[in-house]
Amino acid sequence: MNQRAHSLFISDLHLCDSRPNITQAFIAFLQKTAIKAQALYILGDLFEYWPGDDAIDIGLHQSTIQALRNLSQQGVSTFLIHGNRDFLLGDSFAKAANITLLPDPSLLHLYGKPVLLSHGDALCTDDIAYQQFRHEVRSPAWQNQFLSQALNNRIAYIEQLRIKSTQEKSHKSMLIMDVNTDAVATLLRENAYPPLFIHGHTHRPYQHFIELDGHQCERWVLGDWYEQGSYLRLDADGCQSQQL
Ligand code: LP5
Ligand code: MN
Repeated sequence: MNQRAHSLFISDLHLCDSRPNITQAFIAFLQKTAIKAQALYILGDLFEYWPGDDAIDIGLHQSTIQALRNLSQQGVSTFLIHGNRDFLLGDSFAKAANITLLPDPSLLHLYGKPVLLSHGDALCTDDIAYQQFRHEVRSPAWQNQFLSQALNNRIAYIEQLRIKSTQEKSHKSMLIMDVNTDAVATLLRENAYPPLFIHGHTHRPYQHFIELDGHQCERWVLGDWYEQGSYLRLDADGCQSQQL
């Protein structure tokens, strides 16, 4: 691969202790691949879940933080948009890992083009139960109340919630759990029709070509890292999907 100026995009790694090979693959990706980029953008769900920044001392979190810190020390800027699993990643984590948190969505200008970035869960508007849940847990009042509980209790609650979410998902259709086309169109209009839109969450990697109000947009969906890692590479010629 040529080494012209480029940025990389990943999401949905779901790092956790039960899949140490994925953590190893991520750290190797940072050391061998991301190191050659100008910037790395993590578009949510870096962790299987994040119970609050007081979980920073846990072993997996420490090794991830150290690897991200090493990357930034080598001159690669790293940015992170929250996912539905790790929206409680806060300023303490960002400072420790030397990364910059970006709002969801974020409109950037990269290699001469507007590029829109998001995790993607907010676009799954047909999933009414999830959107209600999302609205509640993203409120500052709910988060303050949740974070005031002991770390052990928060982790236990999240484990229960994972069971509930898995049960509920088994009754939802694939269509309901995908992004809603109208929600995508509204977002693209609100952001002045960016030619590139990159997001994750659905774990359905694909390059969608959209024509909207006479504008062309590529919607790139990132893949997850459950079995094998994948990433997008963007340079002045456009986007390319890459497998590890
Ligand atoms: O993550 P994924 O892709 O498997 O599923 C999501 C939606 N589910 C979630 C829940 C998370 O997976 C749970 C872990 C997040 C930890 C966050 C840490 C912060 C603390 C939060 C603690 C409350 O996001 C799933 C979507 C799917 O994406 C596709 O888009 O369908 O949504 C759900 O399944 C949510 C349910 O439909 C509604 C849940 C109602 C829960 C009510 C409270 C139950 C409390 C049980 C505990 C005692
Ligand atoms: Mn997600």
